[in-house]
Amino acid sequence: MSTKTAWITGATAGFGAATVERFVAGGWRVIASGRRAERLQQLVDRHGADKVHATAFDIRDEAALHAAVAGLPAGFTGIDLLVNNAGLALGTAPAQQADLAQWKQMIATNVTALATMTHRLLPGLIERRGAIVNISSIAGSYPYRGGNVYGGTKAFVSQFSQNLRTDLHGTGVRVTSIEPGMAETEFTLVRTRGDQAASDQLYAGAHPITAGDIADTIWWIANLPPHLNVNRLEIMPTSQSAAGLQVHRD
Ligand code: NDP
Ligand code: 8X3
Repeated sequence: MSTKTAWITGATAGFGAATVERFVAGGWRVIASGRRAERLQQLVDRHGADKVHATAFDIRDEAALHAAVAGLPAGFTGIDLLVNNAGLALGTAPAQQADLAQWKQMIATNVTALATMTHRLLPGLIERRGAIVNISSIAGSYPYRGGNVYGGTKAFVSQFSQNLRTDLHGTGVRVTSIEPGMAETEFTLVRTRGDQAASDQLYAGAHPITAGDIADTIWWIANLPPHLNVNRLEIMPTSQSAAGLQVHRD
């Protein structure tokens, strides 16, 4: 069987970094992208340039994205799997106190860049009967205070995934939306602009999802027989469940 290739965005930390490890261990070639070049280089140093191709760019920069695709070396040009993982939440303030610049950054990263990446790689994915795994979130289904635009971007990711399924009907391309709940990565550090205590407090005693859990889930989905498509997969730590509605009284 020929070696398969996955492009994993957001490969410098969290889910993406763990997914690189899982796929390289499973014998795939991986294109690893993110902004932090030194972390990507560590992946190449660890696994070798024949296994990992590192490409550092800001995924919001459309010209850089196209240049990264154009610059893929021989052996990495036939992409079988796109893992649209790069993303972030910024801020926990209610909408009426939120920072508009943070909203725009979340939309540019979680929505516009994910759609651009998908649009760019779709022709090759169709040619190879490949697969797309989009990392959405439970925040796209369940509202919570301060989730405003972040949750909105993830609702886009989930619905875009299902609409892709419809448009790709008959092509053999598989599309999955993974919708994780609380997972311990750098997510909360980023969201709180580096507040380690807030991050530690959120995860303390909760036995959250780990990055390795999601990497194993992506690996399982990618290696299902070609006649099976997981449309959407919601996954939470056992310690987390939905809470109720709220009522304001005068
Ligand atoms: P991390 O912060 O650990 O990782 C986020 C990754 O996204 C990093 O590799 C980062 O790379 C990359 N990224 C962010 N912005 C950009 C950008 N502008 N250009 C390129 N890469 C970018 O968080 P997670 O691993 O938790 O997050 C991965 C995905 O999972 C996100 O889409 C997130 O919304 C989603 N998610 C997370 C959950 C959680 O509780 N942790 C639960 C549900 C979904 P770099 O900074 O080097 O650019
Ligand atoms: C991350 C999960 O619940 O912090 O998408 O929004 S949550």
